[in-house]
Amino acid sequence: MGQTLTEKILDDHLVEGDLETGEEIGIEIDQVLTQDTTGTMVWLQFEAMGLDEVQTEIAAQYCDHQTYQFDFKNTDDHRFLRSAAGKYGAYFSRPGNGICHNVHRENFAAPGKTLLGSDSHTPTPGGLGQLAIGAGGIDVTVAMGGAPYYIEMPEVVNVRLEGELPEWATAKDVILELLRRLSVKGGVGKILEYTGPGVESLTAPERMTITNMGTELGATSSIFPTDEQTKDYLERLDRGDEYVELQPDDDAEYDDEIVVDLSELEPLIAQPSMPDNVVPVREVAGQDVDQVIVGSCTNGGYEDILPAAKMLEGRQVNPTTEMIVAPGSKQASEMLAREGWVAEMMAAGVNFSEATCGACIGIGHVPSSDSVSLRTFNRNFEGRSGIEDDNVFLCSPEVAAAAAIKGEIVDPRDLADELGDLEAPGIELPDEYDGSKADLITPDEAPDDELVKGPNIGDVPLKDQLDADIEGEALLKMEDNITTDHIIPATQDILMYRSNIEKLSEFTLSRVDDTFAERAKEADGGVLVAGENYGQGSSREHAAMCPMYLGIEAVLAQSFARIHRANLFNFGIVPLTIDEETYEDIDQGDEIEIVDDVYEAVTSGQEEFTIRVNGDEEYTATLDASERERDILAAGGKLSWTKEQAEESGSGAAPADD
Ligand code: MIC
Ligand code: SF4
Repeated sequence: MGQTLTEKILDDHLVEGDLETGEEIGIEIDQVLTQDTTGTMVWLQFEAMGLDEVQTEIAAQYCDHQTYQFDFKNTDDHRFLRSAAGKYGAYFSRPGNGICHNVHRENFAAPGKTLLGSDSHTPTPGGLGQLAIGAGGIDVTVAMGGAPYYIEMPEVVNVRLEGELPEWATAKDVILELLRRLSVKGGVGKILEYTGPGVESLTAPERMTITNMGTELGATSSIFPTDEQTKDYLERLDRGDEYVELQPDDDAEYDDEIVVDLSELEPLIAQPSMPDNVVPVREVAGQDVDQVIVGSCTNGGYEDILPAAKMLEGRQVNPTTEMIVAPGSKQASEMLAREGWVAEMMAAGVNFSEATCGACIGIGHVPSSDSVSLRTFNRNFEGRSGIEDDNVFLCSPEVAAAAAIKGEIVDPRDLADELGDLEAPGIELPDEYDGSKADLITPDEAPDDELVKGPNIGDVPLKDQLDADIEGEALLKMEDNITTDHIIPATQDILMYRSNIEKLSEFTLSRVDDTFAERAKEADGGVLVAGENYGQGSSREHAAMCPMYLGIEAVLAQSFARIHRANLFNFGIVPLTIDEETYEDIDQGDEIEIVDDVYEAVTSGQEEFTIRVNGDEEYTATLDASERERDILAAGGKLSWTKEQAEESGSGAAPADD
């Protein structure tokens, strides 16, 4: 039987297991990436494991999320990260050089390689035929130390693209269409592999908009085959020698197939406050728009900003609307500046930002009260923009620029009819990506060889071995699709404590209930209850680390998002699946007791657990976990487990702190 492209790359990197859907496999990781807000824990854990050098072909540390450095704590984090990259042998991308996914795709992403990153949008270079996966920080730490990455073999879904995009429809509309059809949990446990005649019409950057936002479907990864478009893009990056032709076999068998006819797509928009709340732009046209932002790792490339710049050439941003362009990389800014486009946009009334995540997580450009913001980003979870009652829409740069010109949501086709001289900008790649590399410090040039830690940089929290008894109050009952932004928000006031878990934990679940952290501390333990897709969104392991720190021992949910589920194991919290009836029957404040000896049950492979509610009703909850995951849980988390392993084998990671 022929292989899918996903299977071919996995096969090439397989160190354990068989490529059977649902089976745990171990794969070798060629490249890792980490960024400023997850990276501090990555390196603190690297240090705590006693590792002394990066083992992957490439490890890159980016500083991208909080580059405005409002507080010395942010700057100290960046200083620490530079020192860690220097000491352990990683590339270091300075604050302002750009968003990790953009800078990685420009410099390192390569077809056929595996990439693991402590950011949920790591799958971006899937558009270049790289198999890239987002993970919690400690998984990245361990992979960086040379160990395999373990994952349940996902289903491989064939997304067959037919036809070609019509004028004004873009790559963003392809992924918005998939979100409209499949929802934010439609991709869980799946890798989306794009095939079909429509693929060749999409340039590599367009493909990367699609693979980037596959994360919003909950997918493990998304990948395109490689072809002339891939080669062409790599050549323009002066990395043509890294091109490898990669295609699935003609008789490859997929677990499922979805067909998207590109020629039928039209400009789409995700309404507040979920990326799958998608409708045609025309359905919501006419709403006043207060703010427009073009940028982010989804649509912040040179190729994304140029269409908006062309639409604005010789025009002005509507006086009632503010428009911000936040490029994904400094290379994009530099090139657009050299070509005169930055000046053109400024003259049109655009405010040009440094290359940063910034506004995507509520750091800068927070919308005003009761206002509408149109963004080319990938997430519009409630409150993420920095204000609780936000109205954030997600769209393509073309739809964003049209709104900036008109001052209201408008389908760009209708605006073109109205203005008479507005042409569809299409997509254009530069002849060469020739930005300076001054902000990317290679391991050889590293100015540091010792760690530099500011006073806000704390220790990695450790948990004891798993208890035999788990009982406590259901401290919080939550609905479906709770995001990690709900669990640990990423806004500036909170983000600066990413390397100080004691302080950060005070904000745990504050977006759902601001009394939670206090109550959890007082209760000294307890459990969380949630609906479907608990923990969707970001990879931040802090969303497991902080509940652990507050004494949460188990989460009972109808289903879990992939990365967060792994993070719960990694921090010794038992993720139990419950059915809808059990979910309905448990109320916040109920006393929950796991009747079984939990340690014994976890280590012996038991799948069904008995839950007693208020000392009376009994229900069944399920632990669906591999042997390795059970061992990690029993040890109290991945750091303790890795140390145990090292002690047992008498090699590798020796504990640095005992
Ligand atoms: C996000 O888009 O939510 C983030 C901020 O990039 C996160 C990482 C983090 O929380 O540091 C992600 O996507 O993993
Ligand atoms: Fe940054 Fe936003 Fe992309 Fe996350 S989604 S990496 S915050 S730009």
